[in-house]
This record gives sequence, structure tokens and C-alpha cells, in this order.
Amino acid sequence: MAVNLTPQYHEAEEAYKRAQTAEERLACLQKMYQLVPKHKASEKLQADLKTKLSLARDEAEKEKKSAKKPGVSYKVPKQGAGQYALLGPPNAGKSRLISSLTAAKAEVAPYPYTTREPVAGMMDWEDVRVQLVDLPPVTADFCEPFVSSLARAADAALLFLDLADDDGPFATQTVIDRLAEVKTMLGTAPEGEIPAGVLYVPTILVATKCTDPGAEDRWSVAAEMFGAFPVLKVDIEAGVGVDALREQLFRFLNKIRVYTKEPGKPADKTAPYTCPVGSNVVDLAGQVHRDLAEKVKSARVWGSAAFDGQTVGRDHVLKDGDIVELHA
Ligand SMILES: Nc1nc2c(ncn2[C@@H]2O[C@H](COP(=O)(O)OP(=O)(O)OP(=O)(O)O)[C@@H](O)[C@H]2O)c(=O)[nH]1
Ligand SMILES: [Mg+2]
Repeated sequence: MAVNLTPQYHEAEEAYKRAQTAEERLACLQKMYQLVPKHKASEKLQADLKTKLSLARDEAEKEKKSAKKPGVSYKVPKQGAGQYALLGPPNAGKSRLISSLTAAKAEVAPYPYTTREPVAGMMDWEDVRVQLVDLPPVTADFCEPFVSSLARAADAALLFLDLADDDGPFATQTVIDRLAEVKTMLGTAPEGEIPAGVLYVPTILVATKCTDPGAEDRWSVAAEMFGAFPVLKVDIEAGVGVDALREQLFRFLNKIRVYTKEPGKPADKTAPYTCPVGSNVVDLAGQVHRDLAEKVKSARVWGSAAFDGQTVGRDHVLKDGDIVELHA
């Protein structure tokens, strides 16, 4: 079967050959990738373009850096109940997810290597907020050093799998391997001693584009490879699985919501404190105010106590949804 490239493709290819800078070459390659017909006969061409895109991205980045001071690093201050780093191969839907779940303006495009810098956004679920940090893609030969540092700083990660791409499972495995090279392991830490410098980041696998006609076949390959991760299948464009994802993003953080109240007043049900599962009265007091952790003597609790309004001690373990009146 012939590839049948369009005149627009050839035009973009001409411009690519004439391009003077890496930035221009990158823009042309993105256009070519977008214009190449996506079928079996063009697989090799698509793969070549991906490789060229990756190299051009590297070059363009170097060009930019040589104009600026070297060693770009980023810090994203944590907000909300927890912070997730979005990790994945190019074009898998990381930016699409953040632009659909939060108000952040992340650039979404139908070609790889779109995102270059971190973009943070806040996702709402019920009365809590979870922070998502969109990041540039990771491939065998492209991994910005700040991607692993931001993944290490986050509370958890979302690892993307593109179910519309035959290479999807392998591209995702490459992300896992590439980060492991810099001692950043995705998943739950095993029992026993962990070598110095190695960090495990709790991770959910997000399989995107799940309504693609070939998604099920690709998933059967992926299920064998990524069985250890909790999995969420979504189609962000079609709105499939997105509500379940919102809830899971909060649940996976292993936090409870606790509402405080002042004596004689109703509880503030608008903005709960979020504490790790297993937190007690002292832990909550410490979140309300640093000094209060020492000063708190008891609390009245509605919810997890034997009866509503019961007075409990400093060690009383709180449950999701509890209302707590702290007494110093
Ligand atoms: N049908 C469908 N399309 C999707 C889905 N997620 C992303 N896309 C499309 O896939 C393309 C790539 O999405 P992006 O969000 O830009 O991908 P990315 O992972 O941020 O890519 P990089 O920035 O290159 O790492 C866009 O055309 C999106 O509209 C999905 O769940 N379903
Ligand atoms: Mg992106």
C-alpha cells in the first residue's frame, strides 16, 4: 500500500529542508507529522518523523539554553490535597487532561513534543482540590532533567499510555525505564531496604484514547506489562472515565477530609483540612496552627466518635468526613 502523501505534506517537507534553525525544523516536523496519513503503510515514515522530532527538540532546546543561563530548574509549590506529576511519552494526552480537568492553559496539539515547561493546575473534586503538573514528554533520548526532579517532589504521578498508538505500551515502558536510570522509580516501594538516592513515586496508569478502535487490542498487550499499577482508562475527548478519574485522584492520595468548627457555631463545610489516613487530633491541630499541636488537650468529634459531640483525647484517630472542635 502506498503512503499517498498530500501536497501539503510535501510543502512542509520542503520548508523543513530549507529551515535555518532547530526551532524552525521542529515546527516543520510537527506539521509533517500532523499531515502524514496514519495507517499501516506509513508506519515507518511516522517512526522516522518521531525520531527526527525528538532530535530537533533536543537541538532546539540547546539553542534556547545557549542563549540563556544554563541549568533550568523549576519548583512548583504544592497546593491542595496533593500534587501529581504528569509523566508519559509524547502525544499521549497529558496536556489534554490538565486542560480538561483544570483551568490551566496547557498547549494541546496533535503532534509530539508540544509541552516544554511545567504547567500547574488545580482540579476540583467535591470539596477538595488536587494539583496536577503537566510536564514535557519522556522518550529514550529526550528527558529534561527537571522532569524527574519534579516527579520526585510530587506526592504521586500519573503515567500515561496512549491506546491509539501501536507503540503506546512500549513508549510508556520507555518512560519507566528512563526515569529508573535517574533513580526515580514509578510504583510502590518494595519491602526491604531501598538503595540510597532511589525514590519510589506512587503511580496511577492513565490509559488515554480508550474509545479508539484498536484500544482493546493494545490494552491486552499493556495489561501484561503494567498489571502492577492501578489503572484508569479514559477518553478525554469523549468524556469517558473522566469523573471516575477525578475521584480516584483524590482517593489515591490516601487522605481524609476533616471539617473544623468553633464552639457554638456550625462547622465550616466549605474547605476541609486534608490529612493522611490515620491522622489524630494532634495532627489536625498542627495543620490548623503550628502551636496548636502542642496546646490541644482534647476535641469534640462528630462522626468517628462513639456518639456525636463526644469529647475525645489527643490520640483519637480521625475518619473521613469528621467534624472536629479543638480545645486547647
Ligand atoms: N480521542 C482522544 N484524543 C486525545 C485524548 N487525549 C489526548 N488526545 C489528543 O491527542 C493529541 C495529543 O494530546 P496532548 O495533550 O497535546 O499530548 P501530550 O501528552 O501533552 O503531548 P506532549 O506535550 O508532546 O508530551 C491531541 O490532539 C489531543 O486532542 C483522548 O483521551 N482521546
Ligand atoms: Mg503536552
